[in-house]
Amino acid sequence: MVTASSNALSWEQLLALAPEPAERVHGPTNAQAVLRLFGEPESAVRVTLYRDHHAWCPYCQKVWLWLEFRRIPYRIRKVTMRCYGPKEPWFTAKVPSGMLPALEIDARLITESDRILEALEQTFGALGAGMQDPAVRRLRDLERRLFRAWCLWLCSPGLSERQDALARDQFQRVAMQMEAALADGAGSWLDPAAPAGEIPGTADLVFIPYVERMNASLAYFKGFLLREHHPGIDRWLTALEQLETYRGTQSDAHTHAHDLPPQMGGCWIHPNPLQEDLARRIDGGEGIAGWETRWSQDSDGSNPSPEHRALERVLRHRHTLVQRSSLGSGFDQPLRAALTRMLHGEPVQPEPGSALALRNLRDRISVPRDMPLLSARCLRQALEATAALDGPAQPEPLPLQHRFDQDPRPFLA
Ligand SMILES: N[C@@H](CCC(=O)N[C@@H](CS)C(=O)NCC(=O)O)C(=O)O
Repeated sequence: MVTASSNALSWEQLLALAPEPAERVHGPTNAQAVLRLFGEPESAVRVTLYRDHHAWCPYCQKVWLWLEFRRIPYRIRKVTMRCYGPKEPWFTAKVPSGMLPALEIDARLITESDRILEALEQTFGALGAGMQDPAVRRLRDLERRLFRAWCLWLCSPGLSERQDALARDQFQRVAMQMEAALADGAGSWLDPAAPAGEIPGTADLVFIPYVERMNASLAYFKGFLLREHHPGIDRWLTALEQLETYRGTQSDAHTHAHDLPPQMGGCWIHPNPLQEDLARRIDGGEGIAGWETRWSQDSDGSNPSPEHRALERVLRHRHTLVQRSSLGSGFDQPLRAALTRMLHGEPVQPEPGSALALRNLRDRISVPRDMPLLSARCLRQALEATAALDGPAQPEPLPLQHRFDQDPRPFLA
């Protein structure tokens, strides 16, 4: 039964249900922090990381993961990547190429993610075997080979059926080498000297950003389930997903499927029934069923729930979200209707003509910039289910050459 539109919770009621924001400075890894201390005083900070507002840049994720797993106090300054909006002049004055990541240790500027990791190791000691360890060097080469095989398959336009199959075989051959390396690694990890306990080493961190992007993009564009075809990689990702530190940096299939094309100069679809089904699910907010993440908050039992974390994140920006919607203040009730549905599980009728605006927001939730993966899934599904009560209107497809629709500036005030 559809509840009358007046039954959407008020902002006051929603605010009363929202949890406290997560503790950003000393608490779990999160994309919103601008200072990370891990229990130390601010005077301990020697490092500044320059990384993207979207928390999406894969090379930044590698360095970000290193600082978080190694628990080195650091400051974060966020910069816009060109495909989302104009680059901040203060950053190009410092790094003329505008490339991210960049990092300062005691005010010494370093660019290039591998050089950054080497400098961090020299200053603070390695995480597992060092970057120059012969086994890690071999693994780093393997990562680049996997990256190139993925690019060839995903980013070559106009592949014939046969060429697509060849590119897939080539990719799978290298993916099997990664599985073999995992079988030789320390416990769950690739790094032969991963620190004792459940923490991955630098060699693992080098693989994480692009394997995460491969898993998402190959499902969306090719209908290929990386984790199903490569159980060794699935086990490795599953081990990572048990770690709060990794989850704090983890993006999702929707974000990757729509952020990769402008970054990679195009990602090409190989149409087949599974590809169409997966793309539809990902766009609708369902994700890749069990193949996107093995982690579910239900089994963890932790608080707040993904729905409540999504609520807290939306409330923070609710004025801007309503103001920037094509409906202006007319988006107030539909947004509350979707949030009410997300929390209570009951459909709430949005005001007529709101489907487009609700789906526009569904398409623009960025993970982990805005909220964690499971929260985004709940919110996208609630936005979609609420939009469906109004009608089938779909927004324009997301742009492929840029994502200026994701310009962070309106949300920075
Ligand atoms: N080789 C560099 C590559 C870094 C890189 O490609 N960064 C991209 C983002 S993923 C960038 O900053 N591009 C400029 C921009 O998008 O504004 C490294 O390892 O640090």
